[in-house]
Amino acid sequence: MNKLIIYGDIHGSYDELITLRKKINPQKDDIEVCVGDIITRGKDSVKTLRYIQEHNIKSVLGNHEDKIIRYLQYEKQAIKNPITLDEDEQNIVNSLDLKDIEFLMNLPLFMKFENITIVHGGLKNSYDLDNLTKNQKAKILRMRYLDKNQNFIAFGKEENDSIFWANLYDGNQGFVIYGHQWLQEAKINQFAIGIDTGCVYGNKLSAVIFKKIDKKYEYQTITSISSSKSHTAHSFHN
Ligand SMILES: [Mn+2]
Repeated sequence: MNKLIIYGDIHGSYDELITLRKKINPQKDDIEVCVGDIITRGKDSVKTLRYIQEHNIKSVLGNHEDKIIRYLQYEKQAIKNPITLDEDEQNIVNSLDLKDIEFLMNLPLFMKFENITIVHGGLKNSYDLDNLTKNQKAKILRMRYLDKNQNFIAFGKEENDSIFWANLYDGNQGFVIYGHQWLQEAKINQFAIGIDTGCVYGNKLSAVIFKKIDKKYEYQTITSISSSKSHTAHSFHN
């Protein structure tokens, strides 16, 4: 069959991942990938991280994994750590074993499967994924809105004329599957699908499924599982 199954931000929502995976029923020759933000905010971050490793599920780097990695790298230096962790992040760091850390450190910024490109946040039409600057690498993890000149807008600084990156994306780096910005429903554009449906905020966990036909992945469906958490405020957390 050879399906490509891509999960939205899981954020430690272990129970929902298990239920969603049961519903999808991946086969041996299917590829499963997460859009990043496997950990933090939910109740079972490390359990989820271990499950993903044990079941050979791949992932790109999310901004939340990136923060933990940067914290750990600073810890090795003889300076005061400039990164402050919250209680949840500190608990995660305390529970990570060497294998977990190695897994996190090796998460790629993007993954490509034929015509499909997976990133955590987003990208601009001018980006070349094979030749990114340090600044662009940081932006790919966090991109949401752009201003009218297509400049990156930081979280919380959006204006009325801000444009969501995927609405401007022309497909030159492949059909992009991303997370980071959660929405009630998956966001489907001409050249991109946003698959973070805010499970950890009480909405649902979603996956997009592609089927391989003649060396190309063709869109099949989006499958979701309701969050086991009660419905909370519809704020736009990243
Ligand atoms: Mn997220």
